[in-house]
Amino acid sequence: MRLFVALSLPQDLRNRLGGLASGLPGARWVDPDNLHLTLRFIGEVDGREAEDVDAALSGVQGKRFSLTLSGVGQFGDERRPRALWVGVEPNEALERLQAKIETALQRAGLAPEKRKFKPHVTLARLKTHPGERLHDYIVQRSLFRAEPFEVDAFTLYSSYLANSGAIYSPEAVYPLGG
Ligand code: 3AM
Repeated sequence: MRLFVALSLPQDLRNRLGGLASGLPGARWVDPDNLHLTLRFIGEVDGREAEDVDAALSGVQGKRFSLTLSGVGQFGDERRPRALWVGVEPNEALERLQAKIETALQRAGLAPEKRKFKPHVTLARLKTHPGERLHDYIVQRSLFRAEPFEVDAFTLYSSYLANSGAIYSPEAVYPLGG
């Protein structure tokens, strides 16, 4: 199975983000049900490795915290933009949690993640360059700021690629303390 660790987002926040999903021809918008904030991509594992991952994540102790999504940006360069995302206001608690998860997964035998953690919620994938409208889209939404929400758990998701697109299923939820 293909796994990743992420924060799930409250329904009202996902609805709000769903409101950003228009005005850009050629964008493949993420289904609001699938919107999440990835903490660590794990990839393909067998049943035994999945158990080790679950045990490692169960041992992560963290405190709940508040998080605010704000700003809109792109991954990829000017010539080849790949994805559109909503950003996160600087958040030390989020960075700490992500670092704990990374450490726990490495102890469980996973290879270290080489890419720097850039917290974001992917809104759309761009298969073709949307042209000048991409710049306008980002500028017009640059002041986007959602209501803060309480992060009281993190989730291990499996990802299954169906004909209709990716299906993400929560496999385990790990609560954070008070
Ligand atoms: O959270 P987002 O949607 O930005 O792009 C994949 C998705 O990111 C990313 O993991 C998240 C859950 O699927 N992903 C997919 N393959 C990856 C890889 N090989 C990857 N991240 C890092 N390395």
